Amino acid sequence: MPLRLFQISLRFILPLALILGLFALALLPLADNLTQRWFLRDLKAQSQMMATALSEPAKVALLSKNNEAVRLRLDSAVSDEHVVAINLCDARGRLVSQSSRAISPLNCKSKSVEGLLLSESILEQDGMMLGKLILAQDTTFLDKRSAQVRHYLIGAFVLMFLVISLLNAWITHWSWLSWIKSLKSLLHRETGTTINLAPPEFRPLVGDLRAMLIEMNRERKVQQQSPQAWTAEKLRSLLHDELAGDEVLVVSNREPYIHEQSGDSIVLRRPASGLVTAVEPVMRACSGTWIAHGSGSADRATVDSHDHLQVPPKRPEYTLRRVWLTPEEEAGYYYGFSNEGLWPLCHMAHVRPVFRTSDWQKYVAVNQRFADVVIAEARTDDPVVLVQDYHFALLPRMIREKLPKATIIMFWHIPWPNPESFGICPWREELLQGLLGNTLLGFHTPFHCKNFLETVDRYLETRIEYEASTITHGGDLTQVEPYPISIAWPEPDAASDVVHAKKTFRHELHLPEVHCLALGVDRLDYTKGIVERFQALDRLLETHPELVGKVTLLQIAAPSRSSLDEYQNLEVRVRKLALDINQRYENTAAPAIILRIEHYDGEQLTHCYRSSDVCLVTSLHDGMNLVAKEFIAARDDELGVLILSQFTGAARELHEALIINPYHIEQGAQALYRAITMPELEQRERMRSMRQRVRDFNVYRWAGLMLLDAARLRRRQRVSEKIHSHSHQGLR
Ligand code: ADQ
Repeated sequence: MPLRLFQISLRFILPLALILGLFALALLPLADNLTQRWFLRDLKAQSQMMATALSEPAKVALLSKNNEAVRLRLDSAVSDEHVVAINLCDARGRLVSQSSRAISPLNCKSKSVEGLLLSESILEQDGMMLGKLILAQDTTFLDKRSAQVRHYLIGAFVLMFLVISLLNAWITHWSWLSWIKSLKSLLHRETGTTINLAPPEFRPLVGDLRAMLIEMNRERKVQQQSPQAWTAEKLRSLLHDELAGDEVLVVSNREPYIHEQSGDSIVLRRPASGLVTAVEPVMRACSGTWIAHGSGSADRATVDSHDHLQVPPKRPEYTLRRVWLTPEEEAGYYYGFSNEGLWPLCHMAHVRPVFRTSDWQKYVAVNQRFADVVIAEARTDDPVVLVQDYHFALLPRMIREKLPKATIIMFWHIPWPNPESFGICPWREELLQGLLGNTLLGFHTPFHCKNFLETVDRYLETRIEYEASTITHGGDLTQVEPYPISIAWPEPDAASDVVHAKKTFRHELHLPEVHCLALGVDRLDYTKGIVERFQALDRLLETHPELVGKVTLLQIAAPSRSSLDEYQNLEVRVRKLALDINQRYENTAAPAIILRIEHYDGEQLTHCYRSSDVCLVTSLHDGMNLVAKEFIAARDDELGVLILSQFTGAARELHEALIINPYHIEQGAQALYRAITMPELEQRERMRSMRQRVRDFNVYRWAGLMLLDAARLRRRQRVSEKIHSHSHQGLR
């Protein structure tokens, strides 16, 4: 039974267990009391009967003083299982006769003896009292009986619980299966070309139902595949088991290590890139070759004669192969087509994409250059090639043409728009054909996958299996799947103390020791909603003047694509807005905004994350957003509040963040106020849950699931190649 069903059943079973448990708790003392009363009543009735039977011989004995005869009668009565002793007393309360199993504390005056039920029966003749019979019955068996009744009752409840649970699980499972079956048959009818029998009222729902089925399939697959935590070690052993001896090549535009000339010396720089953050740990785990554009001013000076460099420089784990581009190529392929065309096309941030034929030509040429490098670097005819991002949409098809047996996996790090939006690209068919050279194409979310399938459906002649999420085009099969990207979970830093970090950081920023610090960390990009973030702070200070001088937003923005007009304009706008707000809320204690347009290294960023009270991620559209996850990972004190835009992929995972619509400035201001005033208990609860999620769904899982799927497709391809070659030999 699928895990999900088990969870659904659990939601029923746990309350049922609780109700039955409570019911049993209430019922047990009642049942106990009732059975005791029943048994006592029986004992009393029994003693009554016995007294009646013994009364005649007892009277005779009292009148005749013949004790021997009556003693025999008393002994025979005591042979009954519960009557343990009988005393016959005269009217003066003297013992006349006694059963031979006498009980020492029992005499004619006894009113109660522990463990015995005493019943007196007065013996009379003609209205005159002759004496009395005292019957003693054993009551210790009553406790045993009640224990037995209790056990039977508990057993009955457990049995009832099991039967109801099993019945419920079976009914849930059965209804689930028949529901899925009827949904599938409905969708098949809908996609059938000759007949279309789906009832008309269902047709508008078909797309949603199909997406839901695909999502459910995926969830089940993920739950089956990754029950334990993913680590670098696990990824390495997976690569070893599943892709044994296979060569892994990564292609991306941005390189993980940049060498820059600084005066007479060369400095090493790590780029501010979510892609690099995510792919680097994977490369370290699998020791392959990373092919990327050598963009640093000292990059040429640091490679060998094959343009190779072993990285990380301090402890090499894999090879970096640099590819050189001319300034014209970089302007057309990178700044032009990729960042003025595809970037705004895929992000709905209301910046118009610009498409120029000259840029497109450079894009094609550079993609071809990288394809040639991949082919030259490949030592086998079937390497595993991991292509990163929108700079290389044409690369998969180009590699496929030369290395048809290669397993090509591409991850698209930014959103995929709907078919209408994508349709405005003059080279949409070429881009889609290029992407369908992939064996596996990954996006952050199921929604982006759905958009991609629908775009292909709209613009190319292909066969699409929506439920399996595959596209067949010109004999090639491309699997399209969501793989939410993440970060590597950091090692705990025992030496670092958050309280101390907070103090020193405020000191470094010339802020009061007790001061609320909100943080923004982004590339300086118009999709990140930096302007909207500042406006939300502005609104907060306007509506809560008591916070002026008590709250500061530290915005760290890494310069990015700064040769493009759009980015230059953004920088001017961001600087001006920060200045305006600071002037408006001028305060001697602290400024409203501290703006740092600079690149920070990893350690500095962690220091910022740990020292802040609030982290603001207000992207207008973002594939995932790793800053949100980095902030959470840094907070081992389990404090701090994350404000997260609903338009990020991360919002689909981090439900305990304060989710906002960044376009709604009041909502942003309210979220900020809520974050600033949130009690520590609530912060901890939210943070703990998000930390668990990010720790489990880390970057190794992202890569691992993608590589597992690739290995499965690779096996399938090898089997079909064998069958193909056997059938050819058979024909000959
Ligand atoms: P980006 O748009 O670059 O990534 P994001 O995911 O937030 O966005 O990653 C940014 C990375 O750069 C983070 O690792 C962050 O630490 C770093 N960074 C940001 N500002 C910095 C600064 N001032 N100095 C140094 N480092 C800085 C693209 C997509 C995202 C997707 C990632 C990964 O746009 O949606 O999450 O790829 O797939």
